[in-house]
Amino acid sequence: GGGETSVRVERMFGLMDRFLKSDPSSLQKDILDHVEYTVARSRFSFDDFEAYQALAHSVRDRLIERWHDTQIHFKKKDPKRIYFLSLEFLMGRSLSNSVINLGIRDQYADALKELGFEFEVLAEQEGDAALGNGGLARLSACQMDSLATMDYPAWGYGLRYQYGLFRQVILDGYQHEQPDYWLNFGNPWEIERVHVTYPVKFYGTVEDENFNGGKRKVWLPGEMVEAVAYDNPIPGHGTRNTITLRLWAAKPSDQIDMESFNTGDYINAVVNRQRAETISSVLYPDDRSYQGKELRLKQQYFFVSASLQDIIRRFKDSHSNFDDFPEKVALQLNDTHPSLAIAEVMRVLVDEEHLDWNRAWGIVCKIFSFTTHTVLPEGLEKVPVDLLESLLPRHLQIIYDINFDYIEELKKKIGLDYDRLSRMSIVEDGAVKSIRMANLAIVCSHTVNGVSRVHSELLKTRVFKDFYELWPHKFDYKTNGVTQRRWIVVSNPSLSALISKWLGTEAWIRDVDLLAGLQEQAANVDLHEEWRMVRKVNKMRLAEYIEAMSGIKVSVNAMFDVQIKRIHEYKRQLLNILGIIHRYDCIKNMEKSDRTKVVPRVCIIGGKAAPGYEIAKKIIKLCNAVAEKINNDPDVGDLLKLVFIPDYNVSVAELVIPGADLSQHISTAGHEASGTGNMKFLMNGCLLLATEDGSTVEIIEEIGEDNMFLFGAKMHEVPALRVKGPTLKVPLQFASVVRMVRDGYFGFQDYFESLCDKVEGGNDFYLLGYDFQSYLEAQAAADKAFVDQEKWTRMSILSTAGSGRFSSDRTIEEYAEKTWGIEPCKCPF
Ligand code: Z15
Repeated sequence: GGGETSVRVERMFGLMDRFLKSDPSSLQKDILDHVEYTVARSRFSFDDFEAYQALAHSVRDRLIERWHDTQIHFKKKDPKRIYFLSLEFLMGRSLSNSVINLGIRDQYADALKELGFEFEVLAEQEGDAALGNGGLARLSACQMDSLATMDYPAWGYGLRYQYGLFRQVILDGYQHEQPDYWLNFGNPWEIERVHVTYPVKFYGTVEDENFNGGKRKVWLPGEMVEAVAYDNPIPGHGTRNTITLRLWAAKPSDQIDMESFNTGDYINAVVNRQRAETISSVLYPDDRSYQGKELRLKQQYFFVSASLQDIIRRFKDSHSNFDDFPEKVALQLNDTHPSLAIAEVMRVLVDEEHLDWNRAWGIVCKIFSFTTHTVLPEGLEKVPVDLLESLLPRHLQIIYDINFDYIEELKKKIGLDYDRLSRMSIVEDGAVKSIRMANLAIVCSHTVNGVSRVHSELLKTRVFKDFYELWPHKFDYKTNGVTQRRWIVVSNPSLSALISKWLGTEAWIRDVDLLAGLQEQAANVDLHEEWRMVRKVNKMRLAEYIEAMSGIKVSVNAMFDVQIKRIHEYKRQLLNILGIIHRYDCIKNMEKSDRTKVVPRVCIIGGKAAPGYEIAKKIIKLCNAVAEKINNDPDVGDLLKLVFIPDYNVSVAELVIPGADLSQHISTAGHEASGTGNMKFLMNGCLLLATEDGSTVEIIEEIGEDNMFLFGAKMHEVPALRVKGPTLKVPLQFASVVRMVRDGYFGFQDYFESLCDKVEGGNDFYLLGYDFQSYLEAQAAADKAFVDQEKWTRMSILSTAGSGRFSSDRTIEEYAEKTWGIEPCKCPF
C-alpha cells in the first residue's frame, strides 16, 4: 500500500545525492570510477583517450541530472513548446561546451591537473559530431544552445546518421572522400532510449473503407521500420535548463515479416530485415542540390513520422482535444527538408484521429513556421510525383487535396491568370511532374522567415513574389546569429578572459549586447597591448597547427587571411585564388629592393566540395597547385604563403577563427542568404573583407564601413551586369592571371581548362572579372591598414564591440516572440 511506497521512496531519496558535487576530489573520484567501471580500464593504466572517455562520462552524469529536472519541470508546467525540425545539426565537440555551460570548467581543469592530465589535451581527443553540411546545420546547433540558455521549452528533432559528413583527404592536391564512421568509439553525449520507439511505414496502397455510412481512406503500407530515439542533452549557460536534441535511428521492425521467414531462407530473411538500418545510415553531402533520390525522401519521412508520433503522444499525455494543439505546439521547419510534416499532420488528424478535413486544416494552418535559407530558385527542393506516389501514396493524395482547395481559393482572389496559377501551384507539371516543397511550406505555414534583411527582400521581390503579393503578412525575417558561448568562450578563452576583465563582468556571455561597452575603450593603449597579445598567442597556436598538418612554416608577423566555408562557385574561392596569383606575380616582377614594402601574408583556404561537384573540386586542386608553386619559391619566402587546410569542420573553425586577422566573405552580391562565418570572425576581432551580401549588409550598419574592407558590384547592379555579360570590360590583370592558369604555369593545364572557361568568354556568371579590380583595391586597403597596427587594433576591438546583434540569442528571442509565441520556462535551481 501507500505506506510501503513511501518507505521505499524515502529510502531511495536517502541513497541519492541531490546534486552531484563538483569540488575537485568529487570530480576526481567520479572520473576514476568511470575509468574503472565505464571504460573498464585500470585506474593505474589508461591513456589520454580513455581519460577523455571517463571525463566525458562524468560530465554526462551532471548533464543527465539537470536534463531530468528540466523535463519534469516542463511536464509539470505544460507550456507551449517549440519543436525544431531539422535534417542537419552540426554540433561539433561537446566536452568543452558542456563544462563551460555548466560552469564547472575550471573545477575540472584543476581536478585533472592533480591527476596529471591537462584538460585541453583531453578535449582534443574528442571527434566532431558532423551530422550536417554547412551553414544551415551549424545554425541549428547555435540555435539549440540559445534555446537552452534562454530557458525556452524546446526540442530539437533530427536524424542520427551513422556516417556524418565525409572526411576530406587531400592527395596530390585533389579532394578524396572518406566515410566518417563517428560512432566507432561510442558516443558518451547521447542516451539511447530503447523504449522510445515508433513504427514508420512506407509504400503500399490506399484503399477506400466504409465508415459511419461514408467512405474514408486507409493506407495499407508495404514496409515498416522502427525509429529508436537517441537523446542528446543540450545544457544552457548559467541556468539549470538542459533541453533535448532527439535523433532517430532506424532499426528493423519487431513486427516480423512472417512470410519471408516461412520460406525457409532464414539467412536472407535476416539480411533483408537488417536493410532497414540503411535509412539513417548516411548524411547526403551535397549541400543544396536535390536529385530526387528515394533514400533521401525516405530519410525525410522517417524522421518526420517518428518526430510527429512523439510530439502527438506528448500532447495527448495531458490533452484530449486537438483544437488545443496550436496553443501547445509550434513546429519549425528548418528549410523545406522536413516539410512532409505538413502532409503527415493532416494524415494523422484525418485518417487516424478522425477529425474532419476542414478542422484538421484549421489546425495545420496555425502550427507551422518555415525558414528558407536560399536565394536561388534552383536551390528549391522538388520531389518527383512518381517517387512520392510509390513511397507515400496517401501523402501524395493529401498534397493533391491541399493543392486543389488552395488553387480554388486562389482563383477567387486573383482570377484565371493561368501563368500565375501554375507558378504558384504546389504541383509542377513539367517534364518530370513534381511537388514543389517550398510552395507546400509557404501555403501551409503561418510565417515564412528569411535569414537576413536583404534575403527577405529578395524573397519578396523575386523568389516568392507571387506569394508575397497574396499574403504579405506571412513574410518576415530573423537575421541569423551565432552563439558567443561556442564562438568566443569555448574557442577563444584568452579573448574571453580579456573581454570580461575590461568590461568588469562575465555577464556578456548571456547578454551579448554588453560587448558594446568595449567601444569606449577602443583607443585605450593598455587594452591595445593586451588585445594584440591575445591575438598573437592565437596566431601562434594556428601556426603550429599549420606546420603540424602541412609542414609549412608561417610567420606570425604576417597577416593571416582566411576563407573557410563550403566550396561553391557563388562563394568565389576562385576569386580569392586568382587574387593570390596576382599578388604572387607582383612580387615576382618587383625590384628586389621594393619587396621590403610588401605586407607579408599567409592565405588560408579551407572547405569541402560536394563529392559530385566537379568545378568545386577543381577549385580545391587549383588552390593546392598554386600553393605548391608559391610556397616553394625562394623569391617569395615569408612574403606570401598559401595553405589549404584539409578536412575543414567545426573544431578546425574553432582553432582558425581566433587566429585570423582578415577573413573573406566575397560571394557575388545577392547570392548568400545570410552567411554566419562572418559573425564568428567579427566576434573574435577579425576584420572582414567582403561584398555587400546577406548579413554583411547588417554588419556594416553595426560597425560602419570604415571598419571593414568592402568591394564589388552591388546587389541591384548584378542582374544588369549579367545581361551585359560578354560586352563587359574585364581588367587586364584578370585576363593575365587566368592566362597563367591556362598556360600551365601551375601545371595540370588540361584539367584547369574548364575552370578558366567558367570565368571567361562571356560565361562569367558570378562576375569574377567584373569585381576583380575592386577586389584588388580592397586587398590593398587591408594591407595599408595592417601596417598601421594601432589603427588595425582599434578596428579589431570595434569589430568585437559591434558584434552583439549577431548572437543567436537575439535571433531566438525574435523567433520566440514573433513567430512561435512561446515563453521561457525556467527550471528552479
Ligand atoms: C545551407 O548551409 C544554406 C542554405 C541552403 O539552402 C542549404 Cl541547402 C544549406 C546556408 C546559406 O547558404 C547561408 O547563407 C546561411 O547563412 C545558412 O544557410 C544559415 O541560414
